[in-house]
Amino acid sequence: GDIYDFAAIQAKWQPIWDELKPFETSDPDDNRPRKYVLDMFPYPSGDLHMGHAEVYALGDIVARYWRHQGFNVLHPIGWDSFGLPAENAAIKRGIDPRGWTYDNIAQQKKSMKLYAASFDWSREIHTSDPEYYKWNQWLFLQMYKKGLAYRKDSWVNWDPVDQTVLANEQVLADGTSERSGAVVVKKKLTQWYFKITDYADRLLDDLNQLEGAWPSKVLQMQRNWIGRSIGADVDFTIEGRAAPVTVFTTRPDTLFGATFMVVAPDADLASELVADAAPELQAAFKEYLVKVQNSTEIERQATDREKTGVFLGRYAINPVNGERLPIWAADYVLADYGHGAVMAVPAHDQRDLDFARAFDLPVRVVVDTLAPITGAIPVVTEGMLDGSEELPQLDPASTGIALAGEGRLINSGALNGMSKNTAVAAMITTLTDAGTGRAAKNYRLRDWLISRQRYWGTPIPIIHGEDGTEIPVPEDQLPVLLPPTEGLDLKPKGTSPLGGATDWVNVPNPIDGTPAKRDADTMDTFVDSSWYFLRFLNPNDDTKAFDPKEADKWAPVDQYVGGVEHAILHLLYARFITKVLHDLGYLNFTEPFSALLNQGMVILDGAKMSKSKGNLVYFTEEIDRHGVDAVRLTMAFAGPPEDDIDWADVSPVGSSKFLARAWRVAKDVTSAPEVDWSTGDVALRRVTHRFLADAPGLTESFKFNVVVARLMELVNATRKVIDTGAGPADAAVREAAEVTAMALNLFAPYTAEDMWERLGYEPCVALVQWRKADPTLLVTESLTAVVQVDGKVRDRFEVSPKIDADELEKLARESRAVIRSLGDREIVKVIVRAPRLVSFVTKP
Ligand code: ANZ
Repeated sequence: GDIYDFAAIQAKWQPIWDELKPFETSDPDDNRPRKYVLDMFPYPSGDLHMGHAEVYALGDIVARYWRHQGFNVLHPIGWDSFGLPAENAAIKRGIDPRGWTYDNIAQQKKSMKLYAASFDWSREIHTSDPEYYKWNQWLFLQMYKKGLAYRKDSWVNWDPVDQTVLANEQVLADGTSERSGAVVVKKKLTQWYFKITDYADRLLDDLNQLEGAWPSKVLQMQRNWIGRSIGADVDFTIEGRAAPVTVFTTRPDTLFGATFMVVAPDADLASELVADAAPELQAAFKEYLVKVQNSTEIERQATDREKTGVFLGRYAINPVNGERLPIWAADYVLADYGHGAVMAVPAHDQRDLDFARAFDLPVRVVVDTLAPITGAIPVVTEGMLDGSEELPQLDPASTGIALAGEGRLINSGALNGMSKNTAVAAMITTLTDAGTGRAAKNYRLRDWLISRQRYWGTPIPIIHGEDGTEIPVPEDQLPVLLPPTEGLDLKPKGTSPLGGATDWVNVPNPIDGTPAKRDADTMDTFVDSSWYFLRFLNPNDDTKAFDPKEADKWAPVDQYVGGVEHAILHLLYARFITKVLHDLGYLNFTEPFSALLNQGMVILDGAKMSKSKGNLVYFTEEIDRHGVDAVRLTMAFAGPPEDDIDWADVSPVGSSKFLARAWRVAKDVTSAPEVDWSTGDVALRRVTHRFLADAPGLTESFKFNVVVARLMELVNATRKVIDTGAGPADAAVREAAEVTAMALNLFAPYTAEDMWERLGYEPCVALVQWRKADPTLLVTESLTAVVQVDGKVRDRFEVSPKIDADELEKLARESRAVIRSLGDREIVKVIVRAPRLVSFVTKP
C-alpha cells in the first residue's frame, strides 16, 4: 500500500525471516571475524515486559551493527527457566511447575519473535531441560573432584517465607531476601558450598582487565563485595588453655595498644571459654547469646548501635609485652569473619572505643596522629600523652573519637617513631620471627552456598551412604532426573520436597549396593546461568557441556548486555566458574564477558513499574498500539542506554511518525538501483556520507540516541530534495534512502526491510555491508579558492580546506569562467597554492 502500516509490515516480514533464517551462525567454513553478542537471558515469569523490550532492543542494535560491519555475529537466546516463581505459582494453583514454565516460554518466545530481535533461534536453550541441567551436574562433579564443591555445617541465611537457604549475595543490604522480601534469619544447617573464596584474589585482581570495558560502578561493587583486607594474624596465649587464640587485624602496628580481647558470642570459642568461668558469668553469657541470635547481621554491624557484651572470665596474653587482657564476648564481632575474635585497640578503632567507654576498659594511645609523617623521625618519649593537657584532642577516652589516621608510633617499644606503614611491616617481622603471628589477608566474600530446599532446580548428583559417606553419581548415570511432581508436597517446609519422593531418594549405593539415599537438595539457579554462555556454542551436543574448540572460536563474549541488578550475583558467579573451567583445562581465557553494557530501567512517572503500584506499562499493549519498530526506536532514542527511561517522557507516537516519514522517502524514490550516485545533489550526498562516517563510532560508544537523531536529519534532508529540490529521481535521493534503510535496520528492522524491498532489493537488509563514506564528501567547512588567468581573477568557488593541489587544479580547469577566459590560448605555467589559489599563465 501507499500508507505506512506497521501491522501489515510486521505480518509480511516475520514469516519471510522465519523462512530465510538470516541470523543462524552455523556455517563452519565462515571465516569472517567473529563477534559474540549476548543479552542476559530472560526468566519466564509471564509475558515479556518493558524491561525486556529495552534490553533486547539495545542488544540487538549491537548485534545488527557488527553484521553490517562484516562480522560473523553470534547472538543467541534461551530461558533461565528453573527457580522459585515457577514453583510458588505451581503450589498456588496446584499444578506442575513444568507446565507453567514452558507455557510462559512459549508466550515469551512468540513475543520475542514478533519483537524481531536478531537471534539465532537454532541455539535456543532452557536451563530446566534435562539436556541442560545434566551439565550443571557434570560441572558440580568436576568441582567436587577438585575440592571446590563441599558440604559444611554452618550458620546460614534462612528465608522464613520461601523456607529455603539463601546465598549471601541474595540478602539485600536491609537484611531482607531479594526474592520474598522476608527478613532473613540465621539457621545452622549442613549445606553444599562452592569454594569461591579460593578465587577471591583472582576475582579481585582480574577486574583490572575489565577497566573501561565494564561500567566502573559494577567494577567497584564487585571490589567491595570481595572486600580484601590486608593485615596480620596474631596468636594470643590464653591462660588455662593449651591452644592460642588467633585474631585477624589490619593494624598489627597497634598491638601495644591492645587492652582487651573480644570474641563473637555465637562463635564456638566463646561458649568454650566461658565454660570455665564463674556460674554467674556463664548465666549472663547464655542470656546474652539468645539475644544475639535473635538479631540480624545488619543490626549487629550498625555502628551507631549501643555496644553490648559480657565478660567471659578469662585472660589472653599480649605476645609483644606479656600484658593480661580480659576476654569479652560482644556482638559487634562476627563469628564468620577472620577468626571470630579481635584484639581490641580502643584508642584507634571506633567500635572498640565505644565498647571500652561503655564498660570502662582502659584506652592506650599508641599512634600520635598529630606527628608529621614525612621528614625526620621526631624524638618521642614513652608516655608523653599520659594526662597531657596540651593535646586534649588526642585523648580518645574523653573525646570518644578513635584516632584512626596516619601518624607516628608511641608507647610501642622498638616501634616508637615509626610511621604507621613502617610499623605494620616491622610488627609483622617481629611476630613472624617469634612465631606468634604472620602476614594475613581476609575477604568479605564467603563461599557460595548452592543448595536449596526446593523442587524446581537441578538435583545435586550425590548419593549418601548409610555410613555417611558421599558418593558422587557416576558421570555415565547423568542426568539425575527430577522426579515427577505427582504425589509430592511442594509446599516449603524447610526440607527439600524431593525427600518425599521415596522411589527416587532410595537407591543402592553405587559402590557396594547397600541402601543409600540421594541428596534431596537442588542447586541455586545461579549455577545454571554461571556458564550458559558456553552452552550456546553447541547447544545440541549431548556428549559434552560445551565444545572447547567452539569456545576458542567465539568466546569470551565480546559484548554482554543486561541490567545492573546482576552487578554482583550473576556476574561474580560467571566470572568464578569461567576461572574454574579455565583451571580444569577447558577454556583458554579467564574472564567470560569482555565488555558489559548495563541498560537503565523503564520507569513510569519517575517510579519503578510494579503490579502493586498499578503503574505497569504492558509490552503487548505498547506493541499493539505503536508497533514493534516504534517501541524499539523509542528505547534507542530515549537517551544514553545506561539512563532510566521514563515512559511518560518519551514518545512512541513521535517514533512512529518518523518511521512513516523514512518509509515514504523510500516509497517516493523513482530512480533505478543502477543509478550513478555521483550525479546526485551534492549537498544531500554530504549529509548522507557524514552520517556514514559518524554512525559507526557513535554506535560503538553506545550513543544510539545520537545515531537516531542523525538519521532524522538525513530523512529530513532527503525529503527536502524530493519536495523542493532536485526531485525524487535525483540519484542522491536514492543513495540517502538506501543508507537510511540500512541504518534503520539497527533500530526498526521491519520498516527497514520494507524500505529495502521498495528500493528494489531482495531481503535481507540486515546482511548488507555498511557503505564506506566518500572522504571527498565529508567537507564540513569550506573556503573560497580563487582562480587567476594571467594575473586576473576569473573565478571563485568553495572547496574543502583539505583539497590537494591536483584536485584543485582539476576543478579550476573545469571552471566555465576559466575556460571562457582562456579561449584557445596555450597555458605555459600553472601555479597551485592549495587550497586557495590556482594561477594560469598563458603564452603571450
Ligand atoms: C585491631 C585494630 C586496631 C583494628 C585498629 C582496626 C583498627 P576489615 O577492614 O573489615 O577487614 N575485626 C577482625 N575480625 C573481626 C570480626 N570477626 N568481627 C568484627 N571485627 C573484626 O577490618 C579488620 C579489622 O576489623 C581488624 O583490625 C579488627 O580490628 C576487626 F586501630 O584489629 B582491627
